[in-house]
Formats: sequence, C-alpha cells, structure tokens
Amino acid sequence: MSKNALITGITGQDGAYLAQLLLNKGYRVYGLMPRRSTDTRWRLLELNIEKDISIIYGDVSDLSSVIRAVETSKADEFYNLAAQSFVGTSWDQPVLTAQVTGVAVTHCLEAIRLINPKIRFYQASTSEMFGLIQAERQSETTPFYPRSPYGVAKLYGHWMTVNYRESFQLHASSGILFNHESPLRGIEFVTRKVTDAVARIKQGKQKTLSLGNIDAKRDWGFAGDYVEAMWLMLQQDTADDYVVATGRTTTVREMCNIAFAHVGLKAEDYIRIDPKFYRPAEVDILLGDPTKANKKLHWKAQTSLEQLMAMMVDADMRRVSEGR
Ligand code: NAP
Ligand code: G4F
Repeated sequence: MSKNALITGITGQDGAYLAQLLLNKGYRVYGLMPRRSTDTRWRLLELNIEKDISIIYGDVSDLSSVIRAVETSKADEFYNLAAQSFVGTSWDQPVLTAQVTGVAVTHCLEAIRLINPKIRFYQASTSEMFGLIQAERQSETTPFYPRSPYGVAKLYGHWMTVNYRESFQLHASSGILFNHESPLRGIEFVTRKVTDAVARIKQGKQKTLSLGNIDAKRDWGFAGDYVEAMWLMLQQDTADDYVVATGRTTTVREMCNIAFAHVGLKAEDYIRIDPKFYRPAEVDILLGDPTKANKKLHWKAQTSLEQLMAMMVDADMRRVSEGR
C-alpha cells in the first residue's frame, strides 16, 4: 500500500528534490506551504511535479497549521524542512529565525505526539551546529558550538528531536547535513551566487562578482544525493542521528575557480571582495565524517564538486540565455 508523506518547506531546494524522490517511489506527497503574495513554486515547476503534490496552506510557526497538516495528510512520514535557512539573515531576524527554525520543530513533534505517535519524523539539522569546530572532522559525537542565531535555533530543534525520541519513543531522526547545493539552490547562497554570476559574465551581462570571506571552507555535496539519505533514515527500524557529508572540504575561492574554469574564465579576473558580505561571526571550516551514514544507511555522496559546479553553471547559462 502506498504511503503518505508530509513535507514542510516543499517549495525550497530540498523540499522539491525530496518530493520528486518520494513521488517516484509511489508516495502520496503533501506539502505545507505558507501563503506568500507571489508564486513560490518555481522549483516544483522546474521539476514538473507541481500537479502531483497536494498543497496544504499553513505556516510552521503556527501550531494549528501543523496540526491540520498532519491530520489532513494522514502522514506516515513527516519531513520538517521548513526554516529561515539563510545564515546571514539570522543576525537581522534572530527572533523570527528562533521561531521558524527552532520552536516550530516542537510544533511538529507535538502534532505527531498528539495525533499519531507512529508517524516517522525527519528533522533537517545542520553542520552549522558545529560552528567553531571542536574536531578536525565532524561526526555525530563531535560537540556543537554554533556561531549564528540560525545555528543556535537549529541546535534547539535538534535536541528537541532527540528529546522526543527518548521521552515518547517517537521514530524521530535528525539529519546533520553539510552544505548541499544544486541548480535549484537559492540565489543568496554562495555557490548559486557564483554560478549565476559566471553565466552572466560569460554572456556579457555582468562585469564583476562581489563576495565576502572567500577563505571559508565548506564540505559541499549535491542536494539530489542528500534527500536520498533523508528518506533512508526513516526506513530504518530505529530512529537515530546521522552526519551526511562528502568528506571533502574546499575554500570558497577554489569553488569559484572550478565554476569559472567550466566556461573557460579565470575567477581572479572578476572577483572583488566587499566587506559587507562578511558575517559577524564566521564558520571558518566544515568537514564532515559520514562513516555512520555510509555503514548504516549504505549512503554515499555520488557527485563531486566539479560535477556539481558544472551542473549549476550549465543550468544558469541556460537561464541567463533565456533572459531569466
Ligand atoms: P530553502 O531552499 O531555504 O527552503 C526553505 C523552505 O522553508 C522554503 O520552502 C520556505 O518557503 C519554507 N519556509 C520558510 N519559512 C516557513 C514558515 N514559517 N512556514 C512554512 N514554511 C516555511 O532551504 P533548503 O536548502 O531546501 O534546506 C532545507 C532544510 O534543510 C532547511 O531547514 C535548512 O535549514 C536545512 N539545511 C540545509 C542545508 C543546505 O546546505 N541546503 C544544510 C543543512 C540543513 P518560502 O520560500 O515560501 O519562504
Ligand atoms: O552559501 P552560504 O551562505 O552557506 P552557509 O552559511 O554555509 O549555510 C548553508 O549551509 C548550512 C550547512 O552548513 C545550512 F545549514 C544553511 O541553511 C545554508 O544552507 O555561505 C558559505 C560560505 C560562508 O562562509 C560565507 O561567509 O561562503 C562565505 N561567503 C563568502 N562570500 C559568502 C559570500 N556567502 C554568501 N552567501 N554570499 C557571499 O557573497
């Protein structure tokens, strides 16, 4: 019998790829979508899956919305991907970030506890919780030290997920995902900002690219690979926490070199440093240790950073040439 899945954050990068994955597996997919004044479904439209999803209007910061979504969807699996997910904005909107990215996780867990404790729950935790890293390679046992209001809010959601698992025996898992990108990445994140700029510069529509701290290092993977790990976590007999990462770290500078080189340009000819993109506190380096996910979930990142950048630059070359 086919299963029902509820996804919050369905219009985001991961929400779109996860919805596609679950539809391909035969799930009925319900998405909680906040009302906005303009259409936010561009990713679902790009994947051509918008007609296959049942939208439930609501907001994760509104407990009644979440309760209604859980009741309406009759979910077997609940993936909480909704968040104010941009680290930079979290210093400008720390209270909203706490509510949407942090407290709302408890709305999801409470709705499950009240309506149907058998629902399996996935929480979108993050490597940003490691912040000022306490180990060279970060694993499930590495202590956390968040460096942004976003990281602090996510840490609250992470521990509430662990707590509801231990207190009420919920099948609640937390995926500690390292940075993952794709052609559907929001334009404010550094990889997509770079690939969009590469396309515009190559097509004569932009002259330079302004960035902040290009010495920061990230463990970047492909979002399409990472949503598979989310699904695998909920297929296990027991819930648990997993680091999902590639195990390779690269500077923003080197990522730019890869992206520009894909269209035969040199990054150094176009990059300008603008202090306005520096953050009040930086996460200098992230490098994940995905051994547990490799062994228990049989999951491994499939896409190299070179392949990922090529995929993103090619998509932006197409969009820019179409005038988008
Ligand atoms: P994203 O593209 O920014 O998507 C966030 C989604 O949350 C959007 O659909 C957004 O809808 C929705 N949302 C925001 N506020 C909401 C609210 N109050 N109620 C309901 N929905 C709301 O993020 P992503 O990259 O797909 O990431 C998915 C999740 O994984 C997020 O929780 C993120 O923090 C976490 N994560 C991401 C990464 C990564 O590298 N991508 C790594 C670790 C963890 P609108 O667009 O309408 O606002
Ligand atoms: O692309 P970013 O904005 O991603 P960040 O801050 O690592 O956060 C992303 O990954 C987290 C997982 O670790 C997620 F939880 C979170 O939701 C989000 O998806 O920035 C990456 C790095 C940072 O060190 C930043 O300072 O790039 C540096 N950077 C340098 N110049 C820039 C820029 N970042 C942005 N966004 N824009 C710049 O111009």
